[in-house]
Amino acid sequence: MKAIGIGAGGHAKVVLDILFQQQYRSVIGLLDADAARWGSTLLDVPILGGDEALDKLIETESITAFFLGIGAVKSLAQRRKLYEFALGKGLVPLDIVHPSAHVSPLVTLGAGVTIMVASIINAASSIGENVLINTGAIVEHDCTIGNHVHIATGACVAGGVEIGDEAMIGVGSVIRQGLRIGRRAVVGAGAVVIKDVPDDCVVVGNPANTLRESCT
Ligand code: JB3
Repeated sequence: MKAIGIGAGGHAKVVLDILFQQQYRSVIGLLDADAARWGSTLLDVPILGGDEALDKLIETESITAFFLGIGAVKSLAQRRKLYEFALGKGLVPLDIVHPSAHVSPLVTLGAGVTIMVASIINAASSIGENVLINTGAIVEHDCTIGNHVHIATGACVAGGVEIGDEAMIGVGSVIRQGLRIGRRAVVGAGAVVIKDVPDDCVVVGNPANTLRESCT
């Protein structure tokens, strides 16, 4: 199955590293919005053009799969948009799961998940589509994680937490058990969340307090 990566920044390096370790040899190239990088390479993988090049590449290179090489630390709307863009072209998302990640066999994974090195997802949790669980993050038992969520490096989500679509859980943050984090909410780096976070709300600090009521 030939694949293309969308985005060629820092996140793409980590995803390519996983694919290389899994001996996946069918990444034809990467697409990036920065025209200055077209014709160059990232970890020896060619950057073939921008997203507008996809139609032609699907035709000429028989590409059938994709992965997102863009991480996004704040708004997840762009990851959703690019994911839906690639699906709309008839491509299938690759599941990227680092071999060192512990994913309980009792976990349900949505399509197009990216699960990075040394992360843990415990029993009876459900992970939505296009979710990014970054390096060393923990999702405890019985969590429900929506679509297009990013749980950043080292974040710790305790048991029974519900996280809405497109929420961003910041690096090193802690979410107490049983809470609900709303859709498109942003939990700041290092925050310690001890009460529910409404949709679209940005919280920071320890204990986490509202910084903004809308993240747009
Ligand atoms: O903290 C960690 C472990 N990872 C971070 C990750 C979650 O988010 C990482 O440190 C970065 O902060 C960020 O990684 P990302 O998204 O790879 O960011 P950056 O290194 O800035 O690269 C983004 C790339 O995407 C750039 O080369 C942009 O030109 C490109 N880009 C932006 N918009 C796009 C688009 N490429 C395509 N194909 N389409 C777009 O719409």
